[in-house]
This record gives sequence, C-alpha cells and structure tokens, in this order.
Amino acid sequence: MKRIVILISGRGSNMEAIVQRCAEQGWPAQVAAVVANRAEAQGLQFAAAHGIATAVVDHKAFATREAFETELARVIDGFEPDLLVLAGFMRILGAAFVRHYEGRMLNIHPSLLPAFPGLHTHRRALQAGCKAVGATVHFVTPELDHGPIVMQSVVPVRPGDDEHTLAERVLATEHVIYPQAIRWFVQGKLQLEDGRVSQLDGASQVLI
Ligand code: NHR
Ligand code: GAR
Repeated sequence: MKRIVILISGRGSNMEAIVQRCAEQGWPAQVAAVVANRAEAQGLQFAAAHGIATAVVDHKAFATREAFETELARVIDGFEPDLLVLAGFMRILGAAFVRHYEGRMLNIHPSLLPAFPGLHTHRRALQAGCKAVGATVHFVTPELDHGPIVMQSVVPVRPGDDEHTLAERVLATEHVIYPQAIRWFVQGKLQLEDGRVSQLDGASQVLI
C-alpha cells in the first residue's frame, strides 16, 4: 500500500475527490494524513470525519520560510509518505523542501501550464482574452508551476464568464484529472524521462 499525504490550505475539494476515488476504486494506496498550514482550513473536518489523521503547521508561527518548511517536512515525514500531494496549498515551497520530495510530489494548478503560473490565473486568462482555459497536474520542482506535466483538462471560456464561473467550471475537471493522475502514480504507471511524463494507460487530457 502506497501512503499519500495531502497538503491543503482551505476548502479541500480536490482532497475530498482523491479520498473518495481512492476508496471507490480500491487503489493500492491510502491517504495517510491531511496537513494544513491554517487551522481554519475547512478540509480538515472532512478528513477527520473520514478517520484520516490531520495536522496543522501554521506558517505564521515561524520566523522564516526555512523554519516553517523544516517543521512541515518533519510532520509530513512522520506519516512516511510515498507521495506528497499539494491540493490548493497556498505557500511557495523552497528548493530544499522540494528536493526532499523530488519525483514524489504532485500539484494541481488552475491553468493550462506553461501559461499563467502563480496566482489569479482565471482573472489573468480573462484579461488575456483566452478562449479556452484549464487545469494542470504536474510534478513539483523548485521553479514554481514549471514541473513535468502529468495531465491537463481544457474547458471553454463562455460569453459572460467571470473569474468565479470560470473557476467553478475548471474545478469540476480538477476533480477528475487529479485522482486519475494520482492513481497512475500509485500504480507505478508514470514514467519521467528528460523532464517529461509518459504513461500508457489512457488519455492524458480531459476536453470538456
Ligand atoms: N512550490 C514550488 N517550489 N513549486 C511549485 O510548483 C509549487 C510550490 C508551492 C505551491 C501551488 C501553487 C500553484 O499551483 C504550489 C506549487 C501559492 C503561491 C503563492 O504565491 C503560488 C503558487 C502556488 C501556491 N503563495 C504566496 C506565498 O508567498 C502566499 C499566498 C497566500 O497565502 O494566499 O507563498 O499555483
Ligand atoms: C483549486 O482550484 C486549485 O487548483 C487551486 O486552488 C483551488 C483549491 O481548491 N490551487 C491554486 O490556486 C494553487 N495556487 P480546493 O481547496 O477545493 O481543492
């Protein structure tokens, strides 16, 4: 059984989708813990209600990013993860932390990378006049939102869309592609070569 630790900062709807698909589809894996950097993160309640261990490492309690990340890694490593999953985790992570989990840390980002790394992706896509947007699951590397791409979803931008309607349409696809990408990881079906990901088990994109 592969052990998955999920990092969240807020609602945790991607975390919920992962927990549910893992149970329904009988992955060779278990969600060992959900860790948040904010005690108020709503997702902690869902995790606890499902018998999953939870922990909080509040970044505001640390003087430096390094001190926060050292403690975060200590707490995570206590759960002995094979895979670390960022699911709406809102703190940039330094190179030392990222290297410690190299090749076993995934993120979902609400844009079609390499377009729009960073924050406020839907607002920026609307401002740019994009006609399609989406989400990307990628391995995490020290450079923000630049790691090898595992899976992407593409959704249309419709007349009258605002940040919120777009975010909702993209989020529905995140709940499909993130569990699929993680399932491939725990099944050992992802191959990393020359900074690119391949797998032979099905489509690497969802087109709405
Ligand atoms: N860290 C590394 N090294 N590489 C990535 O690809 C990462 C990462 C940490 C988080 C998720 C993320 C995203 O998908 C992620 C990917 C937060 C920020 C940010 O600017 C940017 C990207 C992502 C998450 N955070 C502010 C900060 O100063 C704080 C914002 C807040 O607290 O609301 O850390 O886009
Ligand atoms: C998701 O849309 C995720 O892609 C995005 O935040 C949302 C979290 O929702 N992530 C980022 O913006 C990372 N910078 P959730 O907490 O309900 O999963």
